[in-house]
Amino acid sequence: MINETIYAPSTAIGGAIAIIRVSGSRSKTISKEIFSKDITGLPNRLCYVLLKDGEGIVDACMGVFLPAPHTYTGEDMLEIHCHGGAMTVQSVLKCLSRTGARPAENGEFTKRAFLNGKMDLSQAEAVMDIINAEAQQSLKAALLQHEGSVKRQIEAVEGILLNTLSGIDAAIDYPEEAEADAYASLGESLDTATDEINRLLKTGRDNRVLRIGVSLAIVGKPNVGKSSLLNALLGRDRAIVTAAAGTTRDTIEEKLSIEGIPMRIVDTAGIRACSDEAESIGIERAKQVLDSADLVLLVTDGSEALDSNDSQLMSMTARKNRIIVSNKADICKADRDADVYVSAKTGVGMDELKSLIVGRIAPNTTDCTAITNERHLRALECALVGIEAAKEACQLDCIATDIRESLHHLGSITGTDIDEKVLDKIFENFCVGK
Ligand SMILES: Nc1nc2c(ncn2[C@@H]2O[C@H](COP(=O)(O)OP(=O)(O)OP(=O)(O)O)[C@@H](O)[C@H]2O)c(=O)[nH]1
Ligand SMILES: [Mg+2]
Repeated sequence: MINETIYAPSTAIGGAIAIIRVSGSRSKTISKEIFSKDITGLPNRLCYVLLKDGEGIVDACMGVFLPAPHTYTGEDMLEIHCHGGAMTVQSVLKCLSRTGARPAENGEFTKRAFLNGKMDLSQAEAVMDIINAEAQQSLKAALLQHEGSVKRQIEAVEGILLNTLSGIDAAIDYPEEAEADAYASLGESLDTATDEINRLLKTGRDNRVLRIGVSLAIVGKPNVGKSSLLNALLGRDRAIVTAAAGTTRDTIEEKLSIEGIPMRIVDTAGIRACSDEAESIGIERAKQVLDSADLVLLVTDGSEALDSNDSQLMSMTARKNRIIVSNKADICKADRDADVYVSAKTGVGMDELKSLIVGRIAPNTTDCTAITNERHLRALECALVGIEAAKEACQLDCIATDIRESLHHLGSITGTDIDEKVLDKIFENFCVGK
């Protein structure tokens, strides 16, 4: 219920200071109840206060009363900046529960912000994308969406369809005067809307990397320096490196960002014929990782001649998006066919390798205004079906129905036309306190 007052910690436990937020009509009363002095007369000002319960002082903290409507949720809010220890936070939360407020559900602050018109649904969804962003470009896309980039693009298409719809409605009401005009402009408007939706869908496809990241597999025969390459790309000693062949058994997966693009990189066991059970299982896993990767880094040892193991791996990866990396450039000459010559040991060639990786997975400069949310892309596809149906239909009332269907899907993106259950599902994935 939106008229209930809610509270939740907004910071993770363990820091020096914890921020606990309260939102709802009782925030003012609660402030007066729990603080040693009335700070509601000094709105938007962080004040030093003692927080008390019936038995005494709970904490010495800072508090701020934020009056509606210029707050995150659009409601009266209270922020308590208390000491961050688990005991203190628990005591403050207990104190708040005694006032009759209730703990907030996941994402409830942002849900209220949406329901109170502080942001549209695409902006609300961007809040979690900002929190979850693992690479600079993903963060940039999330920030632009939060600032309204998706909203504006969807509203532009809605504008075209609403215009068309009003022409059709006029034609239905006054056929003699408006029917000819409505038919005349119909085809062009629907084509414009189709083009715009297709453009948005294309931005989603082209910038898939921003949405889900990409997977990189490091493969090669044993001892060529795969784990060393993983460590060099990560900039830390993640995987064990030894001079013995067959060091890496299991796959090692790590997240990293190259030129701001999110990636998952997997180091694998060296692929060769072997009889050791654990190593064989590792090799099987390496092959699976190779199969499912978006991009394969096939590593060879540049200090030795290629052998049948290398050739087998060359043909195994021939049809994959692949970069052939000749490693150990510090002790060899660049005299063989490879896309790039590197030394995982000295760092030579690593920048060139990174540029090649980005070039292979994100050939176009990433467009951060792209539609990056899967739900939005699905809704756009449904909106397109509606427009296609409108183009096929002959009667004005059928055309209007199809356009309304299309508008319904567009409205589900911005939240002007959204089912409550869908809304609950979206905010379920939020964290508590946001
Ligand atoms: N000189 C030189 N040696 C390297 C380089 N990269 C790796 N090595 C050495 O090559 C050996 C094998 O390196 P690893 O990174 O363990 O090779 P790997 O391909 O992961 O090996 P497996 O896990 O056994 O398949 C180690 O002795 C490394 O120090 C390099 O760029 N230059
Ligand atoms: Mg290894």
